[in-house]
Amino acid sequence: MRISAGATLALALLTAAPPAFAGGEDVVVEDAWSRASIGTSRPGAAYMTLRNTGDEPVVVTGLSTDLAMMPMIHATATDEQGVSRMTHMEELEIPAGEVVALAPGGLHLMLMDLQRPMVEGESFSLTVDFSDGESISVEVPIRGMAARGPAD
Ligand SMILES: [Cu+2]
Repeated sequence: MRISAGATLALALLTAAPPAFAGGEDVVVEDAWSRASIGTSRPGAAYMTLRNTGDEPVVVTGLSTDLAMMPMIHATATDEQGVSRMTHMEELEIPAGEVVALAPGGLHLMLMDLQRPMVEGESFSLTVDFSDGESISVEVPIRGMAARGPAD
């Protein structure tokens, strides 16, 4: 009986922990936001700031959300002709003590294969996995289709 009660309590504590302390203790996710989508036929986009407060580099190795079957990290590059292209990044390194910003026109999360429309005013849960085996879950608010930042 005592073992069972203890296990239940430990599980309850884990579940109740705030997202920032769910893991990846050196990395802080700030200002996560995304844009509303017209439907589900085109991918959604999400942005955030990843702050590495530790003294070792940390690498983002995976993403998961029930909103999209294939969340990916994309970089945006613009060539001499002014044509922008997005490239898929398998991993994203956050150097020790530095901040990597995902923002429109640059690095972003591309939410491929949306499972439902992204509706302004709602939010979705996203889990970011790191190379050290830790992961952080954040609640990403959905802003309007014309939003250009987390406060729009
Ligand atoms: Cu993209």
